[in-house]
Amino acid sequence: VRPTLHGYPRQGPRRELKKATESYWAGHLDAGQLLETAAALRAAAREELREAGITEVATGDFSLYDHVLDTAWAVGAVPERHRAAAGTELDVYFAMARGTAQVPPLEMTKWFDTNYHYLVPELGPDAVFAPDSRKQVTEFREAREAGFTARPVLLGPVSFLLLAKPAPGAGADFEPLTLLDRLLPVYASLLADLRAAGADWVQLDEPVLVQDRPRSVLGATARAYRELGAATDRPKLLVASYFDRLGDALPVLAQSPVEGLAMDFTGPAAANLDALAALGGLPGKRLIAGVVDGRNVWAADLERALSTLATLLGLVERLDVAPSCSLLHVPLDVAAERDLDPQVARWLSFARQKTAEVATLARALSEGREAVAPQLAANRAALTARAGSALTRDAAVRERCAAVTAADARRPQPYAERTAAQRARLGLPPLPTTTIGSFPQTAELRRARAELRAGKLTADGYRERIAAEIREVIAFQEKAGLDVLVHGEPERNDMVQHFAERLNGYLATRHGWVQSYGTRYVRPPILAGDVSRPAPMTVEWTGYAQSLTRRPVKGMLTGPVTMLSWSFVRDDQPLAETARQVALALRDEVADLEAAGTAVIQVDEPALRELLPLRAPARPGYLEWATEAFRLATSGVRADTQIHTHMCYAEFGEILPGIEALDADVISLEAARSRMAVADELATAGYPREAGPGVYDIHSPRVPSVEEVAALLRHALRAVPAERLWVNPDCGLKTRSPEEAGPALENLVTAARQVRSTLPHSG
Ligand code: THG
Ligand code: ZN
Repeated sequence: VRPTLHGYPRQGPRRELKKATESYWAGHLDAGQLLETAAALRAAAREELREAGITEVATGDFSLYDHVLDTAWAVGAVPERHRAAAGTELDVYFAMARGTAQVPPLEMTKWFDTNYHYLVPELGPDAVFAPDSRKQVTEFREAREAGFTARPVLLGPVSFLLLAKPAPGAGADFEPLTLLDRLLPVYASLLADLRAAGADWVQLDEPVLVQDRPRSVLGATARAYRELGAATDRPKLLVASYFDRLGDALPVLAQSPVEGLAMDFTGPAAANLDALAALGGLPGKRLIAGVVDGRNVWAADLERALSTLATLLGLVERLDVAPSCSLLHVPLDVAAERDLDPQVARWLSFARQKTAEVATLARALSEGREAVAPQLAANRAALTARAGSALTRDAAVRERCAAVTAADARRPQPYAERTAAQRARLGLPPLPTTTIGSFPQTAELRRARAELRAGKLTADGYRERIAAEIREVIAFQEKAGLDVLVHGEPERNDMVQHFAERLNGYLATRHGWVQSYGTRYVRPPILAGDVSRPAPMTVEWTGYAQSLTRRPVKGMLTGPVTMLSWSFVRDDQPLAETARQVALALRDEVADLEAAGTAVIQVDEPALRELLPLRAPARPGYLEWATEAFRLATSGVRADTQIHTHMCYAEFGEILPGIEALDADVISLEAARSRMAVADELATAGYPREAGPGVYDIHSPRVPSVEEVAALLRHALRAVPAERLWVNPDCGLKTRSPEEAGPALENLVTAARQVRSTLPHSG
């Protein structure tokens, strides 16, 4: 039994890869220097693994931007517009990732239910594939020359096609999976190159197999691996899946000629164990068992993992131990967190610690438990300490949660009554204008934050900068003529981090960076214990902003599901329970805002769709507790307090019933990029309340013209009646410059006024 990994964080201990890549883009590093930095980071990561006792490593998991993009490159799926856009290969690669001044990049979307985003390959019926194994072969050789058994890892052909989208002009109903027969010879060629370089095993990741997909996908999978298996000059094949159970795909893979599987046995994928036993195991095959959760930050229960492994030993020909998935999804090292209470730090496990965990498990199996007795004892002590800690359990929070009734999660008045009361209180014109919450985070603001951290600015000095920024934002909105104002959130960097810092039960990290996409990283807070709110979080700045204007200023909060989705969550109680605790803390904040005179309170849930379970049977239960948590946070208000919510990242179709179940008075949605498809969907679904499908695409630096915004508004008016339509950008303005956001908002207000004047009873 050997320990191995599916992938390791790419960025380096101080995000050296981010810095090098961004320097290359800025022209401060040349391509050679960037590639040298990348190779040095891979070498350093390998040395860490060697020290931890790992002798077999995945290769090819490293990426300058994204591994799905690398796969597209390896099979030659490079769109013509990108090929033509740049000179060097490296610049074509980055053109696919980021676009250029002339051409848009590939679209980006979430990698399953993680917080990683991949680039979506574009494929049309006339796609021509061509293999390019150079990156894979180079990284394989590098690891082998360093003395490792190297196992190249590639995204498998079925997942590659199913994660792709129709190329522009291909027709929205084109199915990339129909290209399978054309793609397989290219994979066969990549495999042959890796075999020729000396690879004994190659791993093909097929995570789509854990999703509910049409049966035809199982047929395609069987065909793909029959054909790849039939090649004579090939390495042994290992098909990997993670994030959930294989379900019906398990027998398909078991019967295929592939020599090994990697499977997840953590969380919802624990069901794989019984399924494997029921199938009679995988005779003659190798299994890499993912028994350490690769995407959460908690120390594994090593005893439990050992008992899973003991069962598996009898079911397969050869057993190895790994985290459930690539460690890309967790921060690098708990030991870097010097500010963390050491008692709490030992409950945690980041990439380096998870690597040690799989090494310990493998040793326990091959050399006997005695060989790792100290590690097992320390693990048991840490788990016991965590379970019994006052930090994880707060009696008052538990009592309050247990006392929640259905009525607490329901607005007492029906929508019709609420909307009438709100209309009377707010006195807004038809097609009211507003923004989503954040205003451009200027360089001065970022500098002020850095100076505060460095001790060069006092807390009072920092507060004065924030206050000045709010004055400016309010003055701008009044002048531009917006109807419902915001304070602009200058005091917040990452909104989840901002609230996590103000709630009990959350831990913050200093170096716990995790790749979100490309060179962008987040530092998700860790939900470690019962959640409560020691003091009001937003009332002061919202109140300050309101004191500067007679127009309503929105209170801005982040909803319970997003507070969970963008954090590492505790694994010792159901998510629903944690969501309810966060909801109650937010409910108190909503009450305090209302008491302070705030008439409009927005509770954003951009991540509502993100936690949607991968397997369909679990979805209704999820939507039930997720929407209840939102209502619990927002239902304690009077009829004339207007509750708004906001969502982005498209693909609302699947959760439209959930959106309705939030019972928010007003919802703003991302829509500008999909040309108001969202508005049409809302109309089709008979959405009964007020809505603001975004009419300004804030993801683009372009300033939309008055005419453009007006056209989108007229389109929206065909779907949403005028008395229920709001006018707003499609997301916060944090990432835009003031030079872009200012004119864009002025145009938005002008367009709203124009369209307003054409309404039957305007004014
Ligand atoms: N917060 C958290 N998770 C998220 C988002 C968030 N997940 C989904 C989505 N938003 C991801 N989007 C981004 C957008 C920008 C950046 C990261 C993720 C980004 N990061 C800075 C960087 O890498 O340079 C660092 C930001 C910082 O200093 O905190 O630009 O909003 N939790
Ligand atoms: Zn948004």
